[in-house]
Amino acid sequence: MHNKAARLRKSRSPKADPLFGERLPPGQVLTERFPILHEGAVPDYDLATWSLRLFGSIDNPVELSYADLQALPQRQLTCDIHCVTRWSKFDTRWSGVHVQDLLQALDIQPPTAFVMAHADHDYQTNLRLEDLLHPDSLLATHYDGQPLTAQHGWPLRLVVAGRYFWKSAKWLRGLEFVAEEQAGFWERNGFHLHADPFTEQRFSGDALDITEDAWREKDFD
Ligand SMILES: Nc1nc2c(c(=O)[nH]1)N[C@H]1C(S)=C(S)[C@@H](COP(=O)(O)O)O[C@H]1N2
Ligand SMILES: [Mo]
Repeated sequence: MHNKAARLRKSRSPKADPLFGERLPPGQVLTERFPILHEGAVPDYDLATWSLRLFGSIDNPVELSYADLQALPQRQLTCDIHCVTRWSKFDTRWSGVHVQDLLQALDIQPPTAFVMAHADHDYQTNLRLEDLLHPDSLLATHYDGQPLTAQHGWPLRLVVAGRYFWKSAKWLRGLEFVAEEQAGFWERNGFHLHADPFTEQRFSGDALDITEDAWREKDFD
């Protein structure tokens, strides 16, 4: 069992910073840097064989190549990101494919309200379809005008609007349309199913006194 949730619960919440008003969620600290956080090793791929699968409760499962994604409309997104370990970063710039465009191009109308995102290595996170379809969510291939770095999820990662950043799976390999909400990796390991930073949905259960600054000791770009 992971002890990350238990450690985070014990740390104290920083004071709200009035400088950032409503924009910085409670208990978060702003950073200019870009921390790198994940479980396991950074995967490497051959783009020629890499694929993204759409499956689950849809009539025809599909496997998309990287070229398939490049052929779709390329969208830009600027958004704030909030990690449950308490760092937030404003105005991150992404580009890539919007799930709505992808579903439309494939003529898929998902019959379910939930999606399980599948990523390497053996990482999953549960999402509501409406969050994935939010205008500020993206299947991102680029960050700040450059292809994603391997550590930040190359070749494809999710950016999910309005959720703690663990929902933004790096090294995304599949979207599974599911009728019932099931917990993903962190959601099975003490973290909240829905992960709204503004209401501090950090942990499963009810304790809200958290935080650590472990991310300060991690890698940054
Ligand atoms: N595949 C995968 N995606 C992942 C993770 C992971 O362990 N594996 N960690 C998540 C967590 S906890 C965070 S905070 C963000 C960090 O993204 P970054 O390293 O680009 O800052 O990735 C998320 N996506
Ligand atoms: Mo995280």
